[in-house]
Amino acid sequence: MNHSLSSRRRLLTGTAVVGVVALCATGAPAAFADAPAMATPALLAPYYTELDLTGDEQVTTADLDLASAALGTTATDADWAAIAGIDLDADLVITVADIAALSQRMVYDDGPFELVEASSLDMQAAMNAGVTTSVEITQDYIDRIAAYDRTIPAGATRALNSIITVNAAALQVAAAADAERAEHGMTSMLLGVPIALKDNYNTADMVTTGGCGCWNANQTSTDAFMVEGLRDAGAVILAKASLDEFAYGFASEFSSFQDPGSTLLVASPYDTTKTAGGSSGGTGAAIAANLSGIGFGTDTGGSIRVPSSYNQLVGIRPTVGLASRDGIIPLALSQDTGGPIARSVLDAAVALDAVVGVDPADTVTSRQAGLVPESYTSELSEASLEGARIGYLPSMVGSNSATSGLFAAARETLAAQGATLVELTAPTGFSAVLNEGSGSTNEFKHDLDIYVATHLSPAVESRTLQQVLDGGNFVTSRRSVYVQRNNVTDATYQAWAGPTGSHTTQLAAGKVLVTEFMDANDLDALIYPSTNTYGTIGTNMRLSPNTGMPSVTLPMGITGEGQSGSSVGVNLEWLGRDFSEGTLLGLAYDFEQATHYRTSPTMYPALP
Ligand SMILES: [Ca+2]
Ligand SMILES: [Ca+2]
Ligand SMILES: [Ca+2]
Repeated sequence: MNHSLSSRRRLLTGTAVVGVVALCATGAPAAFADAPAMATPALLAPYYTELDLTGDEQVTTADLDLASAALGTTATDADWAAIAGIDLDADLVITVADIAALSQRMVYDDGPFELVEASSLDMQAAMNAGVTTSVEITQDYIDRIAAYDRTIPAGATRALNSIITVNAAALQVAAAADAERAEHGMTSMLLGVPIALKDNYNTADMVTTGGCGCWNANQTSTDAFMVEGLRDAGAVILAKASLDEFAYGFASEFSSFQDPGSTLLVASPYDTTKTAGGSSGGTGAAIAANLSGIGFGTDTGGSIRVPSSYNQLVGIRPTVGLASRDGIIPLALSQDTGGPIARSVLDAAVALDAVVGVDPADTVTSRQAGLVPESYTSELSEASLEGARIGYLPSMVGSNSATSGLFAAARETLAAQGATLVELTAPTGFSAVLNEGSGSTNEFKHDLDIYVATHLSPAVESRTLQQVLDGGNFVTSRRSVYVQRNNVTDATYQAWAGPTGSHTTQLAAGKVLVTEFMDANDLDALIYPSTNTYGTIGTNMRLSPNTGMPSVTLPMGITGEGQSGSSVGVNLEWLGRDFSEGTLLGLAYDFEQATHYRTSPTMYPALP
């Protein structure tokens, strides 16, 4: 029906640069002199774009030049209308104070750059100012992985084990990103930003093991669709992150590159005696411990949101249909999604921008046509909560006092930010929605066969679940699970996930029921705690996968102490209507900016 977003973006970047060079070439000082502004808007967050004077939807030195030329202009002058937008102090004259305020909106920061807890915006600002480069940032992350991932640093009792493979080509890609910036400026908010992908996303330059030693040799010939989008945006694919083998559960136990029968577990960087959660636990631990810029996970029944909650991160489980699953090792295609795991809402929004798009190889993505904003960052406003209506069900809060206390405080914060909180009782049929099982049992073998046929490297010997079992190189405690899944017949699969299967029918009914519930109560979002401290809450994780509707999770506060002075916490989750990721991110951003609950783990400080 149409080109993927990524190919559309390639086109725009390729054609529109010339005009912008002319626009920005006039007297641009210092670091921007040979780095004209980008052609396509890289960042549409209103704070950074609303004062644009030159029409490129960003504030650069070109805008400062125009503002400087207008110094002394007053409201009675003929050209006032063109410049009135930057009269931020509303004294009807353009003064140095206005230019100083305008300069704050530039993605440019020549102060010291700190890698630990840096956002993509921090990185872009520092790279634009020439303070650092993508090569330096990438090397720093490689050094941190070497120093921290398979070692036990002071205060810790276990290794994180969050990374399976580091990309040998990462520095080369970073150098190319630096060259792109020197020639064309900041062409994307991901330009030169290092990304860690859960090791079930295909990458043409690293093997994709799915966490299983049985697939150590799976060097695919292509990238997953979502990975193509990241590369098109200029991101540096830094590493493949650990996961629970074949994305099975929340422990993040894997056998990749281990002796047959041996496994590793991913630890939480806040308390290494605890799990980082799963199944995207490696991504969660790596991003929380600042071993990469932004991460990606997959979520079938909680696998993005659980590690996000255990590691004080922002996670997006997109609408099923927003991001293609082609080239991702499946668990259950009725409910599989891929999405970002990040240290901030902004990073999550920036990352999501790069991976959405219609993909003929995953037909469910055709649902998104016309429903995707130009950039999710355009929704990031500190006024998003004003006038919002947010529902919650006391039955989803659980009985943990620390969690329920934070949830009560969150409701107060939301109300103080101008939202209306609506306490609701569950509609008829809601428990059937929450209690519908995961598709993983009945769909795994069927969907894995599709991946094997389309993507698995010919070098891999174990090409069926039976061959995986026979080979003995997997998390052996999973044997009974794999045997059960291998015994699922096609008739069982069809009765479950076929066009009129029970699971297909229930998921569709769940979407209708929860959407109508939100409509009837005029809700912008439904909120609930994602998890307790290192533990799940009832069936909360099932609401998003059992409706196909999107959810965003972000830190809700601190529940206690971890190791070595670290704090542990839990997350607040937001569920919305199909393709309302922008709304959810806007609401979450306002909450984040009002609270700043994320803390950094203490055992992984800046390297000397
Ligand atoms: Ca501009
Ligand atoms: Ca003024
Ligand atoms: Ca606000």
